[in-house]
Amino acid sequence: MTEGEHRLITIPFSHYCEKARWALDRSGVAFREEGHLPLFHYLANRRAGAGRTVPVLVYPGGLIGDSTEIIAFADAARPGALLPTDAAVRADAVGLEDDFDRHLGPATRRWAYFQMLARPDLDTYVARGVPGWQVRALRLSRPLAIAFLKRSLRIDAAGAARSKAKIDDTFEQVSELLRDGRRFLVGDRFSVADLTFAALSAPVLAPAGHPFALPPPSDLGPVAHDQIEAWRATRAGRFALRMYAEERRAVAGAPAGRVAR
Ligand SMILES: N[C@@H](CCC(=O)N[C@@H](CS)C(=O)NCC(=O)O)C(=O)O
Repeated sequence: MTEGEHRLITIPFSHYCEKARWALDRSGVAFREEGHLPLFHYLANRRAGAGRTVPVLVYPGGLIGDSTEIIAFADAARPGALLPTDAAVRADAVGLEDDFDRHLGPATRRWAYFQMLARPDLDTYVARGVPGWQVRALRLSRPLAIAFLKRSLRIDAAGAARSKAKIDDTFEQVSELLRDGRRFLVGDRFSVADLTFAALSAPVLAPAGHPFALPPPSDLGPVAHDQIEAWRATRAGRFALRMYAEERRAVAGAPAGRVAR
């Protein structure tokens, strides 16, 4: 790593990784992304001295292994870009972030994995942005990765149904917040709350503008297709899609953005 370079270890399609990536992009922190397939990311994490999960940001002064802390790091580079400067607004924004991290994130991940795991034909979506040798190894590693994911994330029909209910619940709460016509979840500008809701909803909305395209609903079975369209049509769903259209794309090509992906 050259001096001053920041490296983001990811599973590219992971929504917590997208949360960190979007924050770094938004704050103009240049970084090189190092993507891995699930399981292979352990090797990279271990080499970097990090724990089990991604995203991990490795920077010249140390490393950060949590998306919420990466957001704080990114905001420090451009104060106010993500964390509102007003203390009360900031507390509301961080409170929503925490709630989405705990409830929405695990639910959208479980629901989307449940749709994808039985579909090796969709592997191209998970194989983007990772080394070729890992993709070639996927034929062999897939059963192991699936068994591991199913066990560790309890991915089964009952789990997917519980997750759907949780997603419905969060979407209803967010729709309720937006009912008064506000353009952002808290305050009068884009914040960590909007970013986290949009990024963690991405697995069940497949928004245009996501840097690693997720399977379009038309590629999934009719039940999943109809469910995604239903979530997209809610006030909360339309809001998340707008965040991608207006706030993600606007900064994706900004000169201060990432070095390479
Ligand atoms: N609290 C963490 C959660 C990140 C997380 O759950 N990452 C998943 C990928 S979506 C992961 O690395 N899972 C591997 C494992 O738990 O062993 C954060 O916000 O960064």
